[in-house]
Amino acid sequence: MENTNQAKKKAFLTGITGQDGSYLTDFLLAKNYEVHGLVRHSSVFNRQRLEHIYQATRRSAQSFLEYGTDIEQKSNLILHYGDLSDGSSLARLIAKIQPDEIYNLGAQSHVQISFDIPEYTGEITGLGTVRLLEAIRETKIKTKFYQASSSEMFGNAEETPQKETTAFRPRSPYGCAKVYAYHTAVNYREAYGLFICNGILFNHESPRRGENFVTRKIAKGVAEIVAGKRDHIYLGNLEAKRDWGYAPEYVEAMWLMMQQEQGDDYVIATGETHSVGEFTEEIFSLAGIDNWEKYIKKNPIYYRPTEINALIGDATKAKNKLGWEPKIRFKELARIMLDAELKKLGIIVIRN
Ligand code: NAP
Ligand code: G4F
Repeated sequence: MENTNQAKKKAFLTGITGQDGSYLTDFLLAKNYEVHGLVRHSSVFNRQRLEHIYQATRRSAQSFLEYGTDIEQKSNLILHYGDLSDGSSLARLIAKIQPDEIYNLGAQSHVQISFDIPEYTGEITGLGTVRLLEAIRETKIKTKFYQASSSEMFGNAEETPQKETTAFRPRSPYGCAKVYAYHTAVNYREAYGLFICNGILFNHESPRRGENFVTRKIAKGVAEIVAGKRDHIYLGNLEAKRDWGYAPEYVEAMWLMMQQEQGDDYVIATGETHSVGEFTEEIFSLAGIDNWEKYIKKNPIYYRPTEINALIGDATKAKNKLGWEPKIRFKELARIMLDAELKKLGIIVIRN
C-alpha cells in the first residue's frame, strides 16, 4: 500500500501519448505520482491512449480537447505542449515542473520509416535526448533520467542472446540514433554524475501498439478477416525473429530501474524469440482459421533496406538486481492482442 502522507513524487514523460507513455502514466498515477507529459501539436487528436484517464477523473472535456493541460490542476495528470526538437520548451518545462523523475520515451520510433526520414529520426530520437540532458544540466535540478534505449541497437548482433555487454551493430537510421542517445546518456552519467538509466527494451506489444507495427497490424487484420471486412493482410519479411513481451510489464521495469541507488543499464526481454510468420500463424489459429498462408500477400514495400534477422534478450541482470521477470509469454500476448481487436469489432470471444 502507498504511503499517502509522503510528498507526491513528480514525473515528467516525453512520449506520453505513445504506447509506453500511456501505460507508464497508468502505472505512476496508481502509485500516486503527479504525472506531467509532453505533447506535441498535431492537426488530429493524438491523446486517445490517455482518454480513459480523463474520463475516469471526469475532467473538463473542453480543456482536454482544446489545450490538454489541467488548467485547474484537479487531477494528477498534466499535459504540456512542447517538442523534442525544441530545446527551449524542454528547459522551460523542466525548470517549471521540477520533476523527481524524467522518462524520455518520445521518439520517431518506427524502424522502416526511419529509412525514409533519417535526418528527422536523428533529430528527435538522437538529439532530443541531448536537449533534455542539457536542460537538466543547465537548470541544475536534482532529478533521475530514464532513456528509452532499444534492442534495435544490437542490430546484426555478434552474440546470442544479447545482454548489456553485447556490442551495438545497428542496421537502421533509428538504431543509429538510439545508439547515439544511449552513449550520450552514459557520457552524461559519467561526466556530470547524473542519475541516468538506459532501459534496453526488446520489442513489447499490447492493444495500444501503433497500428503500423507488425503484431498490431496482424491482430487487427485477422480480426477484420473474421468480421468479413477484408480478405488479405499485406506483409513483408515473415522470417525475421523478435523477442516479444507485454508492454505493461515493461513499463514497470522502467520504474524499478529508477528506484535503485545508482543509475545503470538493463536489458528487458522475455528470452524467447519467434518469427513474424509464427506470430501470424498463432493469431490465425486463435481465430480458428486454418491455412493462414492463403490470407497473406507479400508486399515488397514492407521490406527494409537492411533487416535484423533475429533478436533475443537475456534479462538476467534485471532479474537479479530489480527482481523483474516477464509473466506474459508469446501465446498469451497473441491472445490478448487478438481478443482486443475482436472486441473492438463487437465480436464476443469465448475461450476455454
Ligand atoms: P510510440 O508508441 O511510437 O510513441 C512515441 C511517442 O513519441 C509518442 O508519444 C509520440 O507523439 C512521441 N513523439 C514523436 N515525435 C516527437 C517529437 N518530435 N516531440 C515530442 N514527442 C514526440 O513508441 P512506444 O512503443 O511507446 O516506445 C516508447 C519509446 O521506447 C520510444 O522511444 C521507442 O523508440 C522506444 N522503444 C520501444 C520499443 C517497443 O517495442 N515498443 C522497444 C525499445 C525501445 P505522438 O503521439 O504525437 O506521435
Ligand atoms: O513491428 P516492427 O515494425 O518492429 P521493429 O522493427 O522490430 O521495431 C520495434 O521494436 C524495436 C525494438 O527492437 C523498437 F526499438 C522500435 O521502436 C519498434 O518498436 O517489425 C518487426 C518485424 C521486422 O523484422 C519487420 O521487417 O516485422 C517485420 N515485418 C514484416 N512485415 C513488418 C511487416 N513490420 C511492419 N512494421 N509491417 C509489416 O507489414
